[in-house]
Amino acid sequence: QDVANRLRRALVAQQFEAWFQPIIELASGRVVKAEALLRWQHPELGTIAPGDFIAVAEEIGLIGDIGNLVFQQTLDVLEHWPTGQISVNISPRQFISGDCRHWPQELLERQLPASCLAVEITEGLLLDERPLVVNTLLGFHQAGVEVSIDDFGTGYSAMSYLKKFNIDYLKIDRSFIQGLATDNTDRAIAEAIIAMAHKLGMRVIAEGVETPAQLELLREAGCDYVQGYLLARPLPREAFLAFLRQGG
Ligand code: G
Ligand code: G
Ligand code: MN
Ligand code: NA
Repeated sequence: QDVANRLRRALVAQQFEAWFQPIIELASGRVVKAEALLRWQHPELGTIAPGDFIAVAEEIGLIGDIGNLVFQQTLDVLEHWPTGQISVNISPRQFISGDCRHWPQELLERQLPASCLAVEITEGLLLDERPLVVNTLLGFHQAGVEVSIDDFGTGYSAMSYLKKFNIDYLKIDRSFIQGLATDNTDRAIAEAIIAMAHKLGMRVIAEGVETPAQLELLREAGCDYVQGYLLARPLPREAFLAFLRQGG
């Protein structure tokens, strides 16, 4: 049958899981954050990455439910790790549907500090001037939920939005990290993003760090946080909690 029906059945069968990828603070070497990443545990096909089904989930209106499930699983992990912070990806359509605007209230009800949560949005969303979008973003910020720009540098980059919204983190897209040690342009872009972010009072997370050479260059450039296979892969809940207990 078609993908849409399979997704609906997978939701009922509880086959969607949030995995967690550690994010390391360069100054301390400690795991202080993580990113929640959706996975579909298919009984026959194994683990399916979100790139293959998010677009369909959005089209059939299932992204709100799936996103809320990722959020609930994130809350469960935060109850074991209230000193950490987990960032959750929100796709533009999910954001515009308004399904996530109650998240700050839910943190409060679970007695978790709002700063336990960060939301990852893309640059394009910040060009959307509809009241629901603007008010949801302001609501996150006023509650103390932090906001990250994901895939920074690959979107519309109309940087005027940086004046309008309080953005806490820029995540340098992994396409720039890949060539960091071999391509002067990638290196210049990464260094420029870090310098600009710091001047504007934002912090920087480098994504997709895979080699020690990339890590060293990011340290030299003054990057704040790193995430990537060199440090840790996305881990299922139990493996992530075990990783934390071992001191990251
Ligand atoms: O884990 P992977 O590299 O396959 O993720 C691919 C894309 O899916 C990334 O761009 C990521 O932002 C997105 N993604 C991962 N988890 C979620 C989620 O819970 N919700 C939404 N909307 N997107 C997600
Ligand atoms: O678009 P977004 O940044 O949310 O996507 C994050 C995705 O990148 C996740 O699906 C994760 O599995 C993947 N990822 C995380 N670390 C690395 C890495 O070091 N290398 C590569 N190629 N992908 C990574
Ligand atoms: Mn992301
Ligand atoms: Na990204």
